[in-house]
Amino acid sequence: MRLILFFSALLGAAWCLETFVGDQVLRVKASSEEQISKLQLLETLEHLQLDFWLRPSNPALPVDIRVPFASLQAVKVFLESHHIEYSILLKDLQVVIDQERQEMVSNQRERGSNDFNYAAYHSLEEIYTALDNLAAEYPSLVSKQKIGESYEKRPMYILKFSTGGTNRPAIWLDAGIHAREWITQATALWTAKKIASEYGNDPSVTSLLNTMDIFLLVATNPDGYAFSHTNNRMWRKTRSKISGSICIGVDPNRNWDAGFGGPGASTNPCSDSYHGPRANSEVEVQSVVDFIKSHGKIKAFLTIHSYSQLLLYPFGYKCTNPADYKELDAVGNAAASALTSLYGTKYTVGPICSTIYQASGGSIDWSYDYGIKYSFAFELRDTGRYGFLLPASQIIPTAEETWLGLMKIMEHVKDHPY
Ligand code: 0X9
Ligand code: ZN
Repeated sequence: MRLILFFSALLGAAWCLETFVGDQVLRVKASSEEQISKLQLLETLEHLQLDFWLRPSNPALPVDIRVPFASLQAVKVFLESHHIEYSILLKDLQVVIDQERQEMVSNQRERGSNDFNYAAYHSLEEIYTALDNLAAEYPSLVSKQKIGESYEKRPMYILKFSTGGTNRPAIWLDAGIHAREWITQATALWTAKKIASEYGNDPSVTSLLNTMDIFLLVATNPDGYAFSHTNNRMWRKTRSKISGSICIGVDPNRNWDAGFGGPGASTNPCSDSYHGPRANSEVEVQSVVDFIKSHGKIKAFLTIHSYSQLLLYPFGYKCTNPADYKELDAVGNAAASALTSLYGTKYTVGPICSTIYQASGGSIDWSYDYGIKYSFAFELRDTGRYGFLLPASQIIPTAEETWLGLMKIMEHVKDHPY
């Protein structure tokens, strides 16, 4: 009885002192390899239900962990007992999520004209309507093509930017393979409008599109994106059913046929980095692979993620440098400088493995090994102030600066045919 009273008093105190009962995001700073190992151990404690926004690997990089209310005490005790430094990045995640939702709702109400608001986050349906409108607005340049269907049978649409010719060499650009990285779908959509509206105006876009096509997949993981709007803002994976497990979904960026199942991917279907039952098990991944293979002349594979402000190139599944290391590093640095020149946003450039962590089954490793030399992954803003919940007010600045980086790479690709 006493014990019950004690706990209910404790709970009451928690309710009074703290207004939240939701998740917190902690920023953890490991200062040694030993502390990294401790954090990797923490990652294996499934009952805590932790969501590592940034995973432990390199003591130079922060580790961001979304911690459910029920695990907060345990995690803090763990960190303190190992003398691992941490601070609170988001005190009450739900407040930030509610704010974002509120902005979307009021934005919806205000929208009187049929002008698309690029400065807001949108549902999948709204994005799909915007794709149709772009194709209708620029009929001689932009067309929509369906490359497949998601697990839940949503169409997967790409935009093709082409000024003619038959099967010209082309650039592939995708976003949103991870559902919750909302800044990426928003940036991709702004980019679509930018490409379309700059053709004939910006000499660099014009000359690019006079020799090459661009393919853009705004929502690579449509089921996950829809789910992140309707059910769980923090959803990352696909929505496929895994036989023998109650957990849903595969990390589509661990599902490509490049070192599949190796280090940096999980065999556990309940993990957010679960690699899936086999390479290309996810129809969303298979659809992109099929498209790239059947096209035959894709010269650059650019994929957009968030967050951390990184520009990455292969490899992730192994820690050796690619044969084109020197060129990729130079192009990557030139792209990052161009990006930074606009608003001062700092980027780190390097191979996935040595820059963040070893991760197998990633898309740009597959594309590079397949023969697409210019394979890059962007990790957009920010560095953790908001993480995946980047305020909508940053969509346009982010898209604008990213555009400069993308254009640097695309110009290089155009000028270095192979
Ligand atoms: O772990 C990932 O898949 C990426 N980071 S994220 O926080 N967006 O999940 C890193 C992606 C590196 N790129 C590829 N392996 N393609
Ligand atoms: Zn991602």
